[in-house]
Amino acid sequence: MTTTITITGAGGQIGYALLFRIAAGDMLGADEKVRLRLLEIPAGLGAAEGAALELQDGAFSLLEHVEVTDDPAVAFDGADHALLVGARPRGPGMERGDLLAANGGIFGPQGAAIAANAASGVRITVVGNPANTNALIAAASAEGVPTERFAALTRLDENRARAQLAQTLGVPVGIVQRVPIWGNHSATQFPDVSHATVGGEPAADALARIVGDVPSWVDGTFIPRVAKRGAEIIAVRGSSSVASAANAAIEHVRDWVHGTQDWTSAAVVSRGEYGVPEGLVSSFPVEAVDGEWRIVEGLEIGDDARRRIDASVAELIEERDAVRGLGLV
Ligand code: NAX
Repeated sequence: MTTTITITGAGGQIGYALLFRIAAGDMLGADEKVRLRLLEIPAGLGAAEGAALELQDGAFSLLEHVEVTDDPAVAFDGADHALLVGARPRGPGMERGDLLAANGGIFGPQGAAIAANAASGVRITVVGNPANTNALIAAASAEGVPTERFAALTRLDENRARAQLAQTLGVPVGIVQRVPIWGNHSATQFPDVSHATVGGEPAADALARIVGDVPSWVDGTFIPRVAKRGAEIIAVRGSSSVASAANAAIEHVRDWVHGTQDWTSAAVVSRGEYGVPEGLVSSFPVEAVDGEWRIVEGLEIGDDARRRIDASVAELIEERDAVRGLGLV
């Protein structure tokens, strides 16, 4: 069987970092043949076509076909997975309302094109920012596609959080688990170490031995470092996160399809879990079971965590109200 994957913004930076890894089988597995459909705007078609030529030259045995188009109906035709990467960045002098409206003009029509053309089991991962609210808009425009098939990427934030914790504890990142991201993929996000485990044991004691006062390390060092990591990458590298973002998107889809070993993070449509208003696309600790994201329920939420989750959710509510005001949801 061949899986059809649509990548929007495929001529951009993250697109370029994604395509070759998908073709190599990193996302769906070494046995799964893939068909790629690359969607771009006219200005990006050349870059996407160039990437398609290079995909050909990669001679990937799993890659059956590549199509480049600027027509969403063609791009989403038969899509089993849609990675919505292309988005409108904030330009000079652009207010938040302008940004949301510009992205509404992208994600609304793409949601409708997914509903009209994609495979019945399509799963949609939104990467382009503002990712949570873009996912909300796309889901609202995709009549007939269950909202639980939409998710926005917060895996990069989680990977950053796990990596920071591993570095602080001096342990391999692979044994650090349960560091979920709550809320919005933005500076208000809440990376939560309170449930973290290291090699299956609670991380709290090890952390206290190393940093002493854990709450002040979390507030003063850990959370700001994770939340501002994107800016740090830009400052050091001179350009935004690309390969790490593509890697996170690949891990997100792989886990969604093949299941998780332990919790991870994804922004999914709330049904009221943890007091997050129903219908918002918010990041939660999740597991993937039978091809579905399931929010990990019943976790104890301390006062500080509650305050931080509420602050990020308040931002999501503002974004939702703004796009509601524009008639986008
Ligand atoms: P680039 O500007 O390199 O690429 C974006 C591409 O999207 C361009 O080629 C552009 O022509 C295309 N595009 C624009 N509108 C389109 C439309 N309507 N249909 C199809 N294609 C369209 O940006 P890149 O570095 O690849 O980043 C892409 C998006 O990912 C940005 O919105 C960025 O903010 C977001 N990110 C999200 C992350 C996350 O964790 N959720 C992390 C990384 C990244 O910041």
